[in-house]
Formats: sequence, structure tokens, C-alpha cells
Amino acid sequence: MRTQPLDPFHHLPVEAMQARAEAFASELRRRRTVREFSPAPVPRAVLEPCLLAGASAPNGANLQPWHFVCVSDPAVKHEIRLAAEREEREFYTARATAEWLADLAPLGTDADKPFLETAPWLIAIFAQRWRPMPDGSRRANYYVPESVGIATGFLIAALHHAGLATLTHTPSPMGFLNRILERPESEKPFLLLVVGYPADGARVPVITKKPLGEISTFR
Ligand code: IYR
Repeated sequence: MRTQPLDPFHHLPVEAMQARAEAFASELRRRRTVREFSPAPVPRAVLEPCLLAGASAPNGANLQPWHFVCVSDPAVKHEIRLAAEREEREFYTARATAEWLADLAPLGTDADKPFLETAPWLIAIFAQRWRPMPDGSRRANYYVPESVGIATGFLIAALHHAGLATLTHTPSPMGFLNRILERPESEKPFLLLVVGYPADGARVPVITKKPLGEISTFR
């Protein structure tokens, strides 16, 4: 194993740590999933460092089993919208259980996904299930959903920090993304991130987050 010094690690006084932790938490807690997007463009130069932040995530054996396809081409967004809405209509009218639809009701979602065309960017996140070798064999990747989930979390946090709004969209199944975006069968679509500015006057559902005492136990 080749090593190098861990450098620089910032050792902070406890007061500074707590203040930074609180400031970071309150910034992240301001994030809201937005479903009404402005068509205003967002420069690629803002997205690129956010992708690097996402790709800094801890992951299995450092094989970095992810690929991010960033789409701004209106024709491609249109094709994705049509395919996603086809799956969503099936979901809302047939596939979803009554229990699932009841759980979604407070969010007001439905099969119409105009934001897939309105928002300036769609980021399709693919999980690399295995590594295709030149001889046609497959080499393993490890902890793929965990790795890609952490990277996606970092990416969403980075986009929020940059001043952008996101929507994690999960049409199911998402196989159409491989076809439209020409990704190999070794990659499984993980989710579709809609990125842009909120529309003027955008509204969001009233929701609450669980309190600390409910989400954590110290012993
Ligand atoms: N994929 C559908 C349904 C949906 C499911 C969950 I769980 C949500 O939190 C939100 C939506 C859709 O995107 O409408």
C-alpha cells in the first residue's frame, strides 16, 4: 500500500466545531424538494464542481461505481419526459398500491412531469453494477447502492449549497434512460435529479422533519 500524510486535517476548538456543525445543519435543513422549476439556464460551470463533490463520496474499494449524465438538450429532455410519464401513468393508475397512493397524497404528486422539460438540467445518475472487461468478462463492484446513494447525497447537498433547487425523481422502472442516454447494460439507472432554479412563486407542501429524539438513540 502506498501512503501519504493525512494533510491538512483541521483540528478545531469544540466551540468552533459546534458552531460549524449547527451552521451546516441549518443550511441543509433549508433544502426543499421543488416541483416547479424556472426555465432560467444554469451554467455547466456551476454543475461541474458539484459533480466532483458528489464523486468525492466514500465508496466500495474506491472503484467509484457511478456515472452522471447531465442533460440540457431540449430534444433529449422531451424524450425523457415522454418515457417517464408513460411509466408514471402506469404507476399512478395500476402499479401503485392504495397504501402507497395514500402516503403520496400529502405531496400532491401525479403522473405529469412538466419539470423534466422546464428545468435547465436533468442529471441521470447511473450505478455501475459491474466493470465490463475488454475480453467481455465482468469484474465486481462493491456496495454499489450504498456508494451511489452517498454520492447522490453529496451531490444534492453541493447543488443546494451552490444555490440551486433539486427534485429527486424516481420513475420506475427507469430502463428507458439506458436507451435514451446510450449507457451500457452494466449500468443501472439510480435516479433522475432535476436541477435548476425554483419557478417564481413556487410553493411546496407543508411538512415537518422528525425531531432528534425520534431519529437517534445515544447509549
Ligand atoms: N415515482 C413517482 C411516485 C413517487 C414516489 C415516492 I416514494 C415519492 O416520494 C414521490 C413520488 C413520481 O415521481 O411521481
